[in-house]
Amino acid sequence: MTTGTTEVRGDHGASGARQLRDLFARPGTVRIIGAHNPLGARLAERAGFDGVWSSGLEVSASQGVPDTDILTMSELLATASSLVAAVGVPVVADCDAGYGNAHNVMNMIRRYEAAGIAGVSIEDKRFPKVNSFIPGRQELAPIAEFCGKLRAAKAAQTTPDLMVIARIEALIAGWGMDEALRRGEAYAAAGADAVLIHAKGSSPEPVLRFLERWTLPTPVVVVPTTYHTITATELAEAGAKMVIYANHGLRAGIAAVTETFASILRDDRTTGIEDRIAPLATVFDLQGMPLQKRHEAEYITPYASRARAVVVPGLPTAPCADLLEEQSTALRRADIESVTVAVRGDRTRAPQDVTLLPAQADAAGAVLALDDAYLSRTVLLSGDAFVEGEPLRRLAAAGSDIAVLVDVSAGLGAERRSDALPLALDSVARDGRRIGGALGSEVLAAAGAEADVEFAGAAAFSAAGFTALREVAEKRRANDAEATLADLLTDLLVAGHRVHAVEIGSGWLELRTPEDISRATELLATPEGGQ
Ligand code: SPV
Ligand code: MG
Repeated sequence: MTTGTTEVRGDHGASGARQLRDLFARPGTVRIIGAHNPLGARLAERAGFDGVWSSGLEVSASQGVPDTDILTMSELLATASSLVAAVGVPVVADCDAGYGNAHNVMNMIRRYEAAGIAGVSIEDKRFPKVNSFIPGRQELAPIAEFCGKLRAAKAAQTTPDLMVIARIEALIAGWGMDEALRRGEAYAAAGADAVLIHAKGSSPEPVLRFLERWTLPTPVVVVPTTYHTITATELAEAGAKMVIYANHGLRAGIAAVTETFASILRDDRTTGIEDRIAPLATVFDLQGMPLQKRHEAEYITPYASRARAVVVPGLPTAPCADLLEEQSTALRRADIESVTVAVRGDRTRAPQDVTLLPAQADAAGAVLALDDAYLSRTVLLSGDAFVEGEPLRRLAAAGSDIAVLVDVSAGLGAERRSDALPLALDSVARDGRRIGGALGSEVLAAAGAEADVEFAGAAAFSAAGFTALREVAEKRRANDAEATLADLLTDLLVAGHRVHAVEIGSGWLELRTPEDISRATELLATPEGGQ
């Protein structure tokens, strides 16, 4: 099965009506084909048809009702405009008998025009109409009445290009060729942009005779449904300008689906029909998936670039339920997509959107409790710190495998707590001596007593960084030693991993003592707190 181009256009550039006018102005025949949904319209466009016929018969059949004006204008308009939205070729809408009298026609024209329909066909039947191929009652409207509808249609249109096609049903109703010509001439005089001569016999003769006797410049449209042996080229040579293949997509679909369904039940499996049905790739293509993929790359933040956060135990593993909600809000503000908590505390008061892991004794235990889902960008937060949204956003956005939030506000050589993570910027020496680089070079090393910077309670890991973190956590576990996040980071530095420093001067609080916690709670309760 070929599907033509892979591009889904869905826009007209020039208006559909302008395109249709251009097609009529071009030498040769204009060939359009029926559809009842956007998928059918796309198949028509891809096959190379000049336009799409929004067929009343197809739309009614697709809704399981007869083509006898059962569906309302709104329903048919909704379908026609969905076709317009799906393709770049013009859509000509079958508007039956205009859904009522001239007032209905005027409303119809305004609505169809607004939907971007290129042309409308109105037939000279009495409302409600009966499909032309149904034997029996086929009632024609008086000529004057139908001319009134055509004049109303032309008066109602607000753009010059919309084509109003007057459909002559005299041959269908058995009123003869003279009546058909008389009607056609009256409709052209009333302002029709084209006339459609409909016929239902198996011979093209009546249509060819009509074309022979048609002398007006108004173009003629034909629908060779029953007289199908004649080619479009022959019809064009006889003077027809547009050929409508009104219902062949619908009928092809019915035949193929019927055969496929029967075959599945007969064979008790689908193997026999697999090579006769369209592959899923074709379905996706017709839906416009390739275009959506391109848009996704352009407009959608890749899911993988968004980080997850885990609150791991600090030392001491202070219950942090009071501040957890604030921390969770700060994390969300940093565009972190999920928050997991692996610390002790009053879990009944944990925010609803956080995932609770069994409380771990230390950070190493928490790291080892995390599954492979965390092998993407993961931010670990020490339970003994509160970090605001902005520093977290910068940390999560750091592209390196391991990034650590460091506070540089105290300056070089500042006194640090004895248990502070000994970090030096851009240093490879263990004694705190800096070799090369200056503050701002943003690479950390494990240092001695004279640390440059202070660990601000949070670190971010790529999949590779997280794998390295697991390794050091496993080593600590093997030695039965408890480890904080700071310990694990030191291990990573000592093991020679390159650690990126995200420098901040504020935006975090320690939560080590009851005093720290009450101070933080107080601060965050003020309106500017926790921003
Ligand atoms: C349609 O497709 O609905 C038409 C053409 O009006 S026909 O069914 O031939 O009347
Ligand atoms: Mg119809």
